[in-house]
Amino acid sequence: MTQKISLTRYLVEQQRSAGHIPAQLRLLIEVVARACKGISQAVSKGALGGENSVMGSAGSENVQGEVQKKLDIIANEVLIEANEWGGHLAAMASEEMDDIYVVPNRYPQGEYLLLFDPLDGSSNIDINGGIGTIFSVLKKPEGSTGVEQQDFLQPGKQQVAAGYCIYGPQTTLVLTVGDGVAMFTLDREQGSFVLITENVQIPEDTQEFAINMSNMRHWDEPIKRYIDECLQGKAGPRGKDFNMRWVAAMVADVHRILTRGGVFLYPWDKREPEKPGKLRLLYEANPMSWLVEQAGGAATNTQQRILDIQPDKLHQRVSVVLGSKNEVERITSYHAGL
Ligand code: AFP
Repeated sequence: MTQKISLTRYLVEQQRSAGHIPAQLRLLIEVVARACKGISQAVSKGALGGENSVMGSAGSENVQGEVQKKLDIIANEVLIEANEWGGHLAAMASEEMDDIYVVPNRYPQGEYLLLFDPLDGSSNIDINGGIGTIFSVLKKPEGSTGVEQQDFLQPGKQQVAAGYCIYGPQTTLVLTVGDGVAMFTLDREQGSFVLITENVQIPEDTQEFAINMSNMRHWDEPIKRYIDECLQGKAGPRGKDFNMRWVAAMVADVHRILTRGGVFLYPWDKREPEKPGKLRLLYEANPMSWLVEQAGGAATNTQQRILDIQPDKLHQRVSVVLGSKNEVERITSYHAGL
């Protein structure tokens, strides 16, 4: 029987062989994984809690102006409480919090910054659809005493770790520290994440696209052209038929792309022209883009590589096209008028 390799053993062996994972970063990743186990438990209870059910709205709005679900807040609190005392972090930033959360003085401060969307795909909670936690890790800039919001405004290529945990039929943690992408499924009997695959590779070509088609009338011309050509199928300029998926949870759409290829698009559209897109750069697009690139895919905002974007606001949004390399390059070329 092949030996099960736990997340802990994987990280220790990565540190031993590649020196990629300093002890404090290893601790950070294991603490985040443990928090995701707790979130998975909370998610799996659904409406079982009766009047304490985790389903439904919390009756509040987040900085994005979106109605918060109870689980959004629960997941946020689980991540804060799991990480604040360990001494590995200086501060945290979350989709659910207006400003950064600086580690309280009663705890030692570390050199890492943790960013997260604690529960991505909240609109799927009440329908038992795919949801997940997305996280990104940066290092606090050298020489900065204390920590402030400005320290988080680093391009995605500065990340030292990134990943997500998807709460689906399996609870699976997907991680990169810059040496490829590995996947770990939660073995509930052992209570630990077990390595299921590493060196994930996204096929360079695909016949599957993911976009919210209801926004078609609002898209820019290059996106309309790309999707229209896909829809023309074999008889059209692409010479092949395409399939479409849209889970409305980036974590689930990206997991499918890492698993079997595809291209995901959430482009700028005319509904709110002042916004570059719907998805947030720092804790959604950056971690997902690094994972996709580490698996041989590509990720752009249709003009430039997402990981090169210099952020100027903590919750800034971005247009996202990511996945199978040749499709992303085609879509980007259409935006260049080619
Ligand atoms: P929620 O967390 O508010 O459900 O948003 C999820 C998300 O940010 C991303 O995960 C999805 O890909 C995208 O929004 C879905 O957006 P639409 O509901 O407009 O399709």
